[in-house]
Amino acid sequence: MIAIPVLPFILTVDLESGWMEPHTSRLERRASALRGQVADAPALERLVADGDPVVYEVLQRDVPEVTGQLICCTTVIQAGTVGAEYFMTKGHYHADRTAGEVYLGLRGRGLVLLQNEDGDTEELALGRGGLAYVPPGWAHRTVNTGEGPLSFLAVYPGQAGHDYATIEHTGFAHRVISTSGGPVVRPKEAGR
Ligand code: PAN
Ligand code: ZN
Repeated sequence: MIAIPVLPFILTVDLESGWMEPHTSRLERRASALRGQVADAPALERLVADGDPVVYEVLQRDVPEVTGQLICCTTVIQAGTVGAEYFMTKGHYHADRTAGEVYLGLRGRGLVLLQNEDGDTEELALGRGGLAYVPPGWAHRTVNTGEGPLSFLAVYPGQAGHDYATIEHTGFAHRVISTSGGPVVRPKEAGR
């Protein structure tokens, strides 16, 4: 494949809202996109029936999806819960397991859940000014544990691709639950 040359460009990222201009794509994921991923499926179906709200959106400046390019995008996750489980992204491995990623927290508070195919798991607290490093080969999901939107900037290799199916099949090992004492990370089996 011959890569289309990309000229240098500047993007403006609103450090509060996470809004990026000029973006070339905008992806919205609604509650229904989390089917099969949450502990409380009936609570999710109630939310879907009640208007299927947007849980998060991704604004991206597209570049050719090839080695050497860097994809820049921002994600904004709304505050909320499905049952007791905080709003979160679907999560994925990169199809190219050699591709890592960095997230820079802009606004709000959250956790990045990570796990690899050896069964290792990690969680990273993400807040304004925090840079979360996602090594190659680690699935990653972001959870908004705050009371307002969580926004962050992501930069990752052009050829990375997204493999949602593998982690959808195994599920993340942990869930992040809202309790009276604040957010708690629980093993998936105990979260039901
Ligand atoms: C991020 C994510 C974004 C949405 O840009 O794609 O936060 O999460 P899902 O892709 O899991 O729905 C990223 O990690 N890109 O590689
Ligand atoms: Zn990623």
